[in-house]
Amino acid sequence: MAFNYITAAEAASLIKHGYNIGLSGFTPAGTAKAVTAELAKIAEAEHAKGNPFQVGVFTGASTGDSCDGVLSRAKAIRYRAPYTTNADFRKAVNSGQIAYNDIHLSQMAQEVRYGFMGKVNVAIIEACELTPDGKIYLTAAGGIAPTICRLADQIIIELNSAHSKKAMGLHDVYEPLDPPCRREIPIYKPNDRIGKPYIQVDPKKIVGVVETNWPDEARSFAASEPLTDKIGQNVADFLAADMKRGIIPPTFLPLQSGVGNIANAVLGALGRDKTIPPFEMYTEVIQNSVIDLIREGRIKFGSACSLTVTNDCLQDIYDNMEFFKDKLVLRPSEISNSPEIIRRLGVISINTAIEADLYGNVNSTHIGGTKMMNGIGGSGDFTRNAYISIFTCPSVAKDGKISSIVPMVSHLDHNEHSVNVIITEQGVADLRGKSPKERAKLIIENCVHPDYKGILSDYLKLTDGKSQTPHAIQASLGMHAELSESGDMRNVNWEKYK
Ligand code: 0RQ
Repeated sequence: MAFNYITAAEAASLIKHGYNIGLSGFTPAGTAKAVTAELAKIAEAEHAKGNPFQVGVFTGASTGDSCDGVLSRAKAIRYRAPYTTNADFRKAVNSGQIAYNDIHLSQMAQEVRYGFMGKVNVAIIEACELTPDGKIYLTAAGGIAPTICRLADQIIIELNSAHSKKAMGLHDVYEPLDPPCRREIPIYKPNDRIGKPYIQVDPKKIVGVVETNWPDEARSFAASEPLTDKIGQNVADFLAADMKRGIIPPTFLPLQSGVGNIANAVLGALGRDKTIPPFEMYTEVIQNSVIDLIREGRIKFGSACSLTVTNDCLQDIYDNMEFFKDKLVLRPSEISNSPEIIRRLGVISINTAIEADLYGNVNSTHIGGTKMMNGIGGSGDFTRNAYISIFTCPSVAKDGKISSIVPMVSHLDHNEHSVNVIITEQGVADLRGKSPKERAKLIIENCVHPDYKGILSDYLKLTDGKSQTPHAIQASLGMHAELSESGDMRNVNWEKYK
């Protein structure tokens, strides 16, 4: 079939007020860019005329500025799910302008299929190749593309020449059936391929093809620094010790690691520790550090949902696809983050906390209990199902005015039943097999910053010290209350709670 080649502005004009749009991509990798940038202009023009113009946005995970950024600034988003990291979106959400549904990334595609979020009117899919019979070859991410392509009334393709056609072999596209017909997802090793390298659609649904040359908008991360290096080293030492005492098998187990500087430092330290054998990743996001370790032979295989790497690094992968093709696979997010597979493979998860409490509950999403930071992302998918679930964070934030360990988390994402280990630059609290009271002791001894050890020990003296999970309920958010009053948790005065 001959496709209708149109401009990004013409494509955007197909999207009407009230529509739900579904986007390819996962993080800024592989996300639609050109059409959403034009859509923001349409929204602004309509608003200037006094007309309403807002859409619902369904994505794999975060996007780049050309999507969440421009659409938020144009006040063009009514509803969005799931995870995002954009600062303008964050401002809009925390000022009540956008309805944000922060769900687990593994659940996004199925919740759209189940009809929880309404109809997908238009899918905007970035591709590196499209065939006349409707085979769509994705670029640097899987996300929810297979599901939204199937469900959408209309599909717009952004055929992006900034991505090499060599991306064509990277993907393993597979969509499970829904209950009561769902079977097991037959992945038994990180490198198993179970689907097709493309999404097959009815070519008649493709209403327009927009040719672009727009590189991904991936961030690069700051160079490592002593604090994150120390956290990374603590994680590597912990895992090496667990292997030595036989908890982790000698072949090691697949790793998941989050995004950011700590994740980079963890991978760097694991790469350097030669007592850990070459290992595999079953993760959602592959960063530059994973690619470096694949080159060095320290990582044998990477299964993920996206290549969230710098553009230089992505080009290097495309240029060396002969080397990488049997070492990388990209999957839809419901497969990369599938609880079933994570548990089967025995994935070791490593994610970052905003704050953790004395009993091992973790807040990954909210500042001060009320303001959204980014979202839960895939951290819940992996933590709940991991062989060993680890959370890392610096022991203090904002120059020491905030302790990352608090008596009670101000928002709960990962609870004490799922969190195995907490690691800061101070040390490691191995919570496995421990009761809440034992955990509190370990966390204070090993993870808390010296400025806060006394403060947290004194908090425990306010409790009965005997209950299953001792708390002084009035004081449990006292450090947060102090932060909002004086700007420094160190000023907390427990006397007023006695
Ligand atoms: O503030 O931005 O003003 O400097 O929070 O903290 O230490 O720079 O760490 O960028 O790795 O983000 C949990 C948010 C950590 C992230 C979170 C302030 C701190 C700083 C950021 P500034 P850092 P990171 C894979 C898995 C959930 C999703 C997930 C995240 C800013 O890792 O979104 O895990 N995770 N996904 O100063 C107030 C505290 C604070 C605090 C830190 N206790 N109170 N502010 N900050 N602790 C990815 C995907 O799922 C796709």
